[in-house]
Amino acid sequence: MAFSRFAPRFARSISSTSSTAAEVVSRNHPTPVSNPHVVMPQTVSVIGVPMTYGQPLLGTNFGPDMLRNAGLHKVITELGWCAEENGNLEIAPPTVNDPVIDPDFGNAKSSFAVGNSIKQLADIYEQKAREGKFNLVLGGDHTIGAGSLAGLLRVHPDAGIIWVDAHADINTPMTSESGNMHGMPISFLMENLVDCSKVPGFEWLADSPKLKPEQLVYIALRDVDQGEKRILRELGIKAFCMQSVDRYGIGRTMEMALDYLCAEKQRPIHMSYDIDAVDPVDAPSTGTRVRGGLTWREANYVAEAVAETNLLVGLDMVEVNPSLAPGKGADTTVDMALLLIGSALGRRIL
Ligand SMILES: [Mn+2]
Repeated sequence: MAFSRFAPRFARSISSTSSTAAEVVSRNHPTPVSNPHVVMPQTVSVIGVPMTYGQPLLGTNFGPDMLRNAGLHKVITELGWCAEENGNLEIAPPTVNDPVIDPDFGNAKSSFAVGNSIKQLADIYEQKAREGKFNLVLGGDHTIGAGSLAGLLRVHPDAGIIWVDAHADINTPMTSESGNMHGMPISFLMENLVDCSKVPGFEWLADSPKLKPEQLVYIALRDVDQGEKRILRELGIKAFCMQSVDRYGIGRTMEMALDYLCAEKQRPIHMSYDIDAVDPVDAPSTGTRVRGGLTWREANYVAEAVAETNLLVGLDMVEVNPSLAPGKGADTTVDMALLLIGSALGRRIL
């Protein structure tokens, strides 16, 4: 049976089919199922990171407040969690064209601004994880994923990572053709891939705990650069691209992904969810749209399946850029991001 090692959760949902009125009431006002890495009362710590310097477009800085204004805290509390608001982190300004302070490292653009900003995120993520809180990180562009992972690994060095994205985001400053750092965050966290001590703004990451290839799984890839393909192959990183979703369906795909990460041990999981994983039909307002993405249901199912493990300790929701499809497109995208957050926090259809 699927997820047999998560049997307690399934036993609970099966028994609820013959529920009493009291149980129905409690299911309408659910409390989160016990997660061994999140302490009671189970609290979602909301951290806004309005980062734009990892890519060339303005607008990702509006993501965190758009999600809050669309009802984020209501989503969190209606699912039985406490909500703790940390506001938005200050983003360090870039030192554009200052070759002394911000020299180029490979092709990486604005590494000084990106690196120094996400250092703050790493620190607060670490602090909240040590307090046993669930980290909900609102982007901002996907460079912030490096900050989340750095903070996570200080507390849970053996954590599993689910990277849901159209892109692999594992270019190094040397392999990247665009130089946009939102296509690089994972490379800074992988063992032996980038010497962070040489990258302006990222020196603090040099001695940080690093990811082993077997700690990472991708979902929904469909636009991967040549240099990234080589890295994925050489490191043997597990990737379920859209072809896997076509071939096996999203149910079997998620089962394989979660078995890969958690079959041997109940490790904590962090999910980094790039809204561009979703098909542009349902998430048009983002910077690097790629056709052939996850459908509305598949996108939610990914988050639901991860939530069902009861091992999720953190979630990034990134690359929502309301400026790119103002009006209905932005609303559709923000709605989608909010739905995915709810699914990851335990919302169920029944
Ligand atoms: Mn991404």
